[in-house]
Formats: sequence, C-alpha cells, structure tokens
Amino acid sequence: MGYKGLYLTSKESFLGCSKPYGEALVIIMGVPFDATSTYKPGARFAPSAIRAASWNMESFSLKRMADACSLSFCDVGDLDVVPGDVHQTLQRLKAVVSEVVDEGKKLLVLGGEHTLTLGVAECISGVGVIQFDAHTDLRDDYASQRICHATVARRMHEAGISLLQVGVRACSREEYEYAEENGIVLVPAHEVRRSLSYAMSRIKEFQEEHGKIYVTVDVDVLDPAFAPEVGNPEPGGLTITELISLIEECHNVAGGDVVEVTPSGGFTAFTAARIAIELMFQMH
Ligand SMILES: [Mn+2]
Repeated sequence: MGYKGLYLTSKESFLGCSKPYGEALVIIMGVPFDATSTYKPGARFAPSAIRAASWNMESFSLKRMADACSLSFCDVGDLDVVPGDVHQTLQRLKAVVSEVVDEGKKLLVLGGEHTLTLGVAECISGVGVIQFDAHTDLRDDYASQRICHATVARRMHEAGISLLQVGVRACSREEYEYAEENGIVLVPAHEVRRSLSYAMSRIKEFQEEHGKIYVTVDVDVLDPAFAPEVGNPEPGGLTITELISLIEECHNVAGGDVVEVTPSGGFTAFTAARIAIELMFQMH
C-alpha cells in the first residue's frame, strides 16, 4: 500500500469496529493538522478526540434502526502530516487520497483544519461540494496566506469545483460579491432557521445538478451552544438536529470530512463523532 505505508501512523479505530482495508467501502483517516489557525488552534488534536468520543457512544441508531458497526468502513489511522507546512501536508494527503480513490473506495476525513478539504475534494473527480460552515471561506488571501482555512472554498472554486454553502453567517462583502458573481449558492443560517425544508430543497437541487457530491462539515456551522470548541466560533448557527436532518438529505456521497474541532475536554468531539457517523451512513 505505497503511500499508506509511508505516511500513516496507526491509532485505535473510530467506533472500535473497523473492518479490514480490503473489505471496506469507506476509509476513515485522521489529519491532525492546524498550521494556519488565526484564532484558536488545536484542531490537530481532534482526530484522536473524535475517536475517543466515538468509543463512548452507541453505534446503534434508533432513528435509522441500523448499527454503524455493521457498515463497511476501515479506519486507517492518521496521515503523517508535516507540522507547520501546509503545502507538504496537502501533497501527502493528495497522494493517499488518490490511492484510496483509485481503489474504488470513499474517504471520510477527520480534521484537522478546514484547509485539508482542498487535498481531498480535488482528488475525487466530478464532485460538487456541499459545505456546511458558518463562514464562506472565499477570501483570496487571509493573514498573508493564500492557502488557509479562510480561503479554502475560494481555492476549490478556482479549481473548477461547484459549491453549495449551507449555514453561512459570517462573510465579508467581498466574499458575498464573489459568491454572487461566480454562481456559488449560499443558504445562510437565518434561511435554514426560517425554513428547513427550503434548505433541503436547495440541497436536493444541487445534487440533481451535480450527481456525486462531497460533504465538508466545518463544525462551526453549529451554534456555539452545540459546538463551543471550534477554531472560529460564530453565534447564530444551526442546531445539531437541523444539521443531521440536512445531512440526511445528502445522497450519493462520494466523500466527506468533519473539520475545525479544537477539543479542550468538552463535548464538541462527541458532536463531531455523531456527525461523522451520520456521514458514514449516507456514504453507504
Ligand atoms: Mn468555518
């Protein structure tokens, strides 16, 4: 397994019920990386915190009448990142993701900072990206960085990837205008709160247009009441129930990630683990 041997370190698996790599449809991988944080660092600690949370959660879902441990997934551990070097880390990430995708498998990445989405989504051909996020991340540069958590959506759009951004409530006028001019669809948080069915219909439309989708969940899409431990908390967000309902509308999911959790002993890692479980169900 070329790159996987070179770049991955082993960790105890998500939910503690990982299947052998060869049999698995979904590959879970942690990316413990947070070099470009501009407010609260610590997302590098999230993959292990999310796994630890998952060991203390029920894998059986009463709502779905299904057990997440019966799903076909393999947790391959963490990417061997290059601390402080976003370019080299993205290169390593792309190498591993390409190999996994070439084998016909789907990726579910546990971040890490949001920048890593660039290294995953670009390797899955023909996907439209549904981005759950408080922020548009459409800046051309931020804090003198062109590749960082605040520019990730802009770089994806420039790479030819279509975007639907759901739960947004923090963007500059320039970012808003860029979205308008470039056909990037925004479903702001206040629209989601006003009408969940409206948000669902936009997700459905986007999927009909793009077929395969990639789902990136920046956990700050949730209101800080539900997810206080994130890199850039922004009041006025979604409830976890709303977010799960929207994730359930995502079908034909070719890949996804859960990013920007900065664990510090609270419950946000549990929330992130729940989101990862729901994404994994949608990938089967
Ligand atoms: Mn964000």
